[in-house]
Amino acid sequence: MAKKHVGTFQDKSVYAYTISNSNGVELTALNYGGAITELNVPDKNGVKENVIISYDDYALYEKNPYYLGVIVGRTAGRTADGKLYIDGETVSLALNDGDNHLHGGVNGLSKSFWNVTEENSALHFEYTSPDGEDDYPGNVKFQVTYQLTEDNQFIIDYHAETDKTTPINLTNHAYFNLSGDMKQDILDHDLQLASNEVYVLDQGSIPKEKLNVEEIDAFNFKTKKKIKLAMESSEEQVALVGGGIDHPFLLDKQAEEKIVLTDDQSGRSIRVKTDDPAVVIYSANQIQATPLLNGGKAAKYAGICLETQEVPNQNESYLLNKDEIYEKRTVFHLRY
Ligand code: FUC
Repeated sequence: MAKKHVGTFQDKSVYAYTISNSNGVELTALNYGGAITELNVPDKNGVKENVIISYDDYALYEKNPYYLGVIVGRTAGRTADGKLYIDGETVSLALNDGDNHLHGGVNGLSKSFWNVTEENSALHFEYTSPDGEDDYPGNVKFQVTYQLTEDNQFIIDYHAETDKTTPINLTNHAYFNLSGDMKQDILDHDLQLASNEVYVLDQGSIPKEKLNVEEIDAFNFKTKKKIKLAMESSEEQVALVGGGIDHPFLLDKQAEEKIVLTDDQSGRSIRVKTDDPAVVIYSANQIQATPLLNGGKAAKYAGICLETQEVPNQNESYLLNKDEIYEKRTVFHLRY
């Protein structure tokens, strides 16, 4: 357990908190956005390296254009025209992605200061979003916990309560790269998804229609497959999102392990369990040479986000009412 002052944003102190387990797995996260900056995991030879991507300069977390490692909400993903409907009334959310609302808006949970409590191998984050923040109704109390277990599970627990009906769809936006310290891109990683259905997107990246993955081979990850096979395909949905994956996959309810990400070279893998019905897989198609990441390198396909969540733009299906509790858990089981 350790706490370090790493900067000042908006006259407030930014701290990096580190927790670990007795195998030496370490997680570091900021009180700003809950941004995970390091997840240090041994490889098959015992060499410990960071398996998520992070900016070289802490100051970049203030704007964080790529949403590296942060808690995303109140609603992850895009809401078309920022519009949703509550009890027959239209709610217009702040637009921060062309005509759409993205990842909770201009402020969002990813750009909020959270109160952090440290406890052995866990960090508890708490933030109360005021009524009207990013144009969402209701004062909402959010609690998120990051926990490392002795058997190398990285567990994220999400909890929210509101005093007015409001949509809630939380995720974490860590980009995994199991090569360690971002030595290579993720094109040679293998991905397996317990998913039979994927949402294709419209020109504005809004989920449009659900297709069986048998109809769209690039997105068929029912058996373990190299990620680059999607990028190499001529599928127009791949081109639409900048040459990669940025799509919601519906997860098989019956499957215990929903997502498996593997890097054979380092011997590392992550096996994911979640209560959420879907995952948005984002292959960092928009990452550019700057800002610098993990020791000075940055490029397209630098990492892969496994954003467990509800399918975006279906706000009316994940409204949280007063006196209800939003509770979700995602487990990333780290192996090496
Ligand atoms: C992902 C994507 C977006 C965006 C952003 C940084 O979740 O869905 O397209 O580029 O994060």
